[in-house]
Amino acid sequence: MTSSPSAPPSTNQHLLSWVTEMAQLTKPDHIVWCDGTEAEKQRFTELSVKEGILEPLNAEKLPGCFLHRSNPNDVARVEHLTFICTPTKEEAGPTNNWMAPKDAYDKLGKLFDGSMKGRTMYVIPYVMGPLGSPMSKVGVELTDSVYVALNMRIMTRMGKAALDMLGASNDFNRGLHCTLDVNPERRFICHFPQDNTIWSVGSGYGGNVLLGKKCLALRIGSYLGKKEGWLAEHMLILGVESPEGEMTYVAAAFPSACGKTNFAMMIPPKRFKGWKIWTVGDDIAWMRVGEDGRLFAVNPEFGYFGVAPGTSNESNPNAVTTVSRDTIFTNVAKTPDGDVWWEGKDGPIPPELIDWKGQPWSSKSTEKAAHPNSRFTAPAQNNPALSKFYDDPAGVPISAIIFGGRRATTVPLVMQAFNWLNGVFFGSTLGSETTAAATGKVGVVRRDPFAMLPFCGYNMGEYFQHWLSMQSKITNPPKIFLVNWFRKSKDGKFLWPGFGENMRVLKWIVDRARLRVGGQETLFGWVPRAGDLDLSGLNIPSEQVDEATNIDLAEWKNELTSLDEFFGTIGDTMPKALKLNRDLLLARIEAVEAAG
Ligand code: OXD
Ligand code: MN
Repeated sequence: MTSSPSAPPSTNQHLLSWVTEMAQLTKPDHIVWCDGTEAEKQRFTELSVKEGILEPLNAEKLPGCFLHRSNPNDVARVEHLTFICTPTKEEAGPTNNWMAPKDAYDKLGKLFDGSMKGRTMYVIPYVMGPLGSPMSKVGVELTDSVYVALNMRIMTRMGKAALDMLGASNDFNRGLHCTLDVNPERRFICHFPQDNTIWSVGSGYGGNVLLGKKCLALRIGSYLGKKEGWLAEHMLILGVESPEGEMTYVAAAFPSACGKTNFAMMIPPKRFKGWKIWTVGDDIAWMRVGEDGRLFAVNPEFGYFGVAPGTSNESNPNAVTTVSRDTIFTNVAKTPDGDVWWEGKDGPIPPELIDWKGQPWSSKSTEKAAHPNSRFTAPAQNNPALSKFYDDPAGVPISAIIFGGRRATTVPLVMQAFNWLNGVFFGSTLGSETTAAATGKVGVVRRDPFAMLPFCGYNMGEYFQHWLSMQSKITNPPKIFLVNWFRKSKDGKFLWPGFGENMRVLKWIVDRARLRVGGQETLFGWVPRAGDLDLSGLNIPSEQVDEATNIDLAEWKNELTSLDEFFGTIGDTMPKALKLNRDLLLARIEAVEAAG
């Protein structure tokens, strides 16, 4: 092993001895400490192009943009290979895969042993959250992948700034990643919450290897949040500005691939002249209670790792602008003139393309040209709607929390919880209904509580309890809402147009949070009364909106039965308060039924 020509740019003994220990294990030929400079980016990019890891794109159409094609067996997060390695299985809980820490260190240690021979180890110090914020955390990722280094540079505050923030402290997340031979048999993503450590092998896919994102900001983050009294959530953060300049911040949790990025970058429809949405974050929120008892949120990330297919000027014009420069595209298709393409992109389908696997593709082909989970990694600063407070160390005060699932039935377009307990109940019930095509059974709900099922780093029942316990700390709490853009009519058509039109729902939410609009009380929460939602200029019959906001007691009875089963799977840690809330709702329905 040889070290880089210059000495490590840190004198932090904890860091230095850990890097040495990991280098002794993985035995790289070279160690490169990343400084986060432009010159370094240039060097890494040139190297990546030389080694065929990145392909340059049309520099006029897409300045500073590159294409990466992953191994076709490595295109998504691998939930079945993702482990929470706590001393006991109970700590990981029934919704996580578990491995004993010693077994995991032994098993992965064997895979890491000598894994970087002939390769370079990149040392990537990074900060999740605004520099200097008490809410932020430092991590260091060691990786043999220059693609990871370039992506981390976009997704985090990386390099010297992170070392400066760390100083001589031992409080940093220790991340180790090696791509190995990208063999699914030798692929594991292991989290050691008690050690603040992540070991990832055998994958090059973002969610598995950009360790600041899902691994640190959510799985380890949620564990730290429980321990330290804050919340690490799978939530976008946005600011709603009224024509008068009034600003209201909202955090919203939706399961993966339910349009968080679109919602966070939304452009209000014409009817909402003067209204503006500002993006603080599109995927993750870290929230702490401020001195005034409000909840303050920061986005720990510095860029967007978004799903490309479906991104267009219709669905998300701000994302189209965001990815027009300095972006790394992964597994999208390429046009003959070096532009990118994916299903659902603007304009006609090009007759000929190079598909995501690098093969010629024609419009007659039955295969997708871009992988359905193809991605863009783009800097936050590219977003025309970026909030000027996205980097504020204090975070932004949250007035409303929104939970949303993908439900064809039952869940109304929008409903406000009566109180914190009801709101936590909403969060615990989130889920998506499967379609006949996917499972053979219509209406089967896959629960994804708080959109955190794949990302909660400890026992889900304790996570629910942590949310309940936060109530006593948040003396000035945000209002909590449940939304569902995906409700369908009996004949299977979406009842609500979604996208920018969601502004109409968001406006009601803002007005409710500011106590200035009415609502109709139902058994489960408040819904908008006829006339509360601004529907002007929206070309859909009002009965359709009534159907979208309707509460159907028979559907809710089924829902509560399904919830009973789900809560049962959580076991002993399931908070009684949530179970009782469910029982109470059932009793209320039965009382209504009995009354005839
Ligand atoms: C996800 C993502 O899978 O954000 O949720 O990539
Ligand atoms: Mn996500």
